[in-house]
Amino acid sequence: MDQPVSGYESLPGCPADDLSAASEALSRQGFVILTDAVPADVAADLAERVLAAPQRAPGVAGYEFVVALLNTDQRFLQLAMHPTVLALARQVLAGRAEPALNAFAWPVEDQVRLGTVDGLVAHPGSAPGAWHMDSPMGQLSPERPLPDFPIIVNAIWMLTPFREETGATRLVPGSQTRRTLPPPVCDALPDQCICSGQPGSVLVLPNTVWHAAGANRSSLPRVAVACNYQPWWVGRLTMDMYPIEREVWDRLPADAQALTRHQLSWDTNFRGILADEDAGEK
Ligand SMILES: O=C(O)CCC(=O)C(=O)O
Repeated sequence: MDQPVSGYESLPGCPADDLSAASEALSRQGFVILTDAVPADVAADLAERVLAAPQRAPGVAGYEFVVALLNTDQRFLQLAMHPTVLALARQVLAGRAEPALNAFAWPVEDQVRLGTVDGLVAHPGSAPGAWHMDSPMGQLSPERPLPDFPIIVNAIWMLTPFREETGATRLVPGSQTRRTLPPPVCDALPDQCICSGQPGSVLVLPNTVWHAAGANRSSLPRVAVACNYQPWWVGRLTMDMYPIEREVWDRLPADAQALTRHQLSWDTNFRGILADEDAGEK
């Protein structure tokens, strides 16, 4: 695999079935793009299901979060439970997922948990997203050095073509060592790269990496699904993480139940600015 290129270039990918190459690339670069992680026809089908899912929350102009996808359709589990992505999440969170030697034994199947599984839709004409690090980095004091270890791993699944003109995710290689928040802007940063990829690819990035959605200048929606993973000691980071419903959870396979059991105790009263298309709200 090549070194990542800087400027406005695309980043190299790594075959999704080669865990050791993916693991090496993630350690070296701070993130990795896995290619062909699900077949193109599966990606196309899931993209349609994201676009049809009812619960949405607005982002920047022309951008929507389609929240709590597992409550709508359990087919999204094949993304959230992808073996290479799960293995990489465990690798990144390792050392923070196991209890200390002299601590009580936390069950191994509950050391890494699934947070949100949300759709990310950049509609044609969408504005560029704001540069950020995923929670909780943005909630920590900007006057202190940020932790140098990841607390969240985000897997951004590309379900439609990701290119500069379709609004592909942008990131800054090397930002994971800066221990500062990115500037609060949406515009291009001089050292940004474009995470291009075919439908079925997935970008795996810890929450130490600066990133932002691109602007969609094409005529079709750019559709992604973000799956977040966290160690067992991290709770509900923001109230707009919507929990899995009990009756959905009851029907999940045991390994998916283990990843999501903690969500059953989350308060469901908070609805924020969520709009339910079926209810005709906006
Ligand atoms: O939609 C995108 O390209 C970016 C998504 C993002 O920033 C995130 O999931 O944290």
